[in-house]
Amino acid sequence: MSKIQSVAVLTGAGISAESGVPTFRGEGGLWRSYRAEDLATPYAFRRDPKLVWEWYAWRRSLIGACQPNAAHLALAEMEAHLDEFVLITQNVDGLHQLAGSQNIVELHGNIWRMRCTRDCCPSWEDRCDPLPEIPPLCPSCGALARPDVVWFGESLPGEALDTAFEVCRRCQVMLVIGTSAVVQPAASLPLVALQNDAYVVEFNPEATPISEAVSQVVGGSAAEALPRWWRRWLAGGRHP
Ligand code: BJW
Repeated sequence: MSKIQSVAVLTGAGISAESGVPTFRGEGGLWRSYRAEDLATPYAFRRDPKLVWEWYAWRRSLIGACQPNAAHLALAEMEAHLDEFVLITQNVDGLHQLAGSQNIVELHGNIWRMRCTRDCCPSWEDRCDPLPEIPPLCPSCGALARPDVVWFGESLPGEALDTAFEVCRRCQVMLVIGTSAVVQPAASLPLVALQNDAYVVEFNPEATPISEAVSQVVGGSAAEALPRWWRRWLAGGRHP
């Protein structure tokens, strides 16, 4: 096994594409059919909570039928082999948890959690599909509930963000998988790792704004490319 023990991973929607979860940008992406301004901002939710919840209910139903793919499973296996392994995800689908990953930092929340718009209580897990009522209400105070996800213009959860930057400052290897690397502040994380001399590998079938800067680009789908890369690392004792 390699001497490299400290690995950070940043995942985006592309890692779940082959599980059947739509990405946001590019062909077949959600933002090709829906306007983010109408569905993924606090303003949109205030204007029409029912519309926003109907969209989330549809996505919950779609995601609920999906299973982790070989890329999610490879990351769970990697974690079991390494001393220090942190999986930072922008995804809200919960597929990393289903695959068995443990040390997960969720930057954009989780679609299977809700929270009270009055913040009267901690967020709670809700896996109902279909939802019994739209929009759902807070079980404690009866105010409107909202998905516990991060919309445009909202701050990311402070502790998760601090942890993510810290992990990227000290990792030796960073894997950046299936993200268009355009949404801030997540898109800055690989650059922080590079500034701190980490070896950064991007897995993506398309070029992104960070492709020229990273140490290695691995094309193709994550479900094929990542397990292959990981098997080579295991066999060779060093990162390929
Ligand atoms: C495969 C594959 C396969 C396909 N295998 N790969 C101007 C400049 C800079 C910043 C800003 C700006 N104006 C506003 C901002 C800030 C804004 C931002 O970054 N906007 C940019 C879009 C311009 N950011 C925010 O608002 C964030 N908050 C914040 O910054 O607070 C402070 C602040 C506020 C306001 C102004 C300034 C500062 C919050 C961002 C929240 C993002 N939320 C969403 C929705 C989450 C909830 C939900 O799911 O409903 O998060 S949007 C969406 O994008 C989602 C994703 O997590 C995120 C990133 O997308 P991701 O994962 O990269 O997916 P895609 O689809 O973009 O890419 C998929 C990739 O996979 C592609 O590259 C494919 O090639 C690849 N792929 N198949 C491997 N099989």
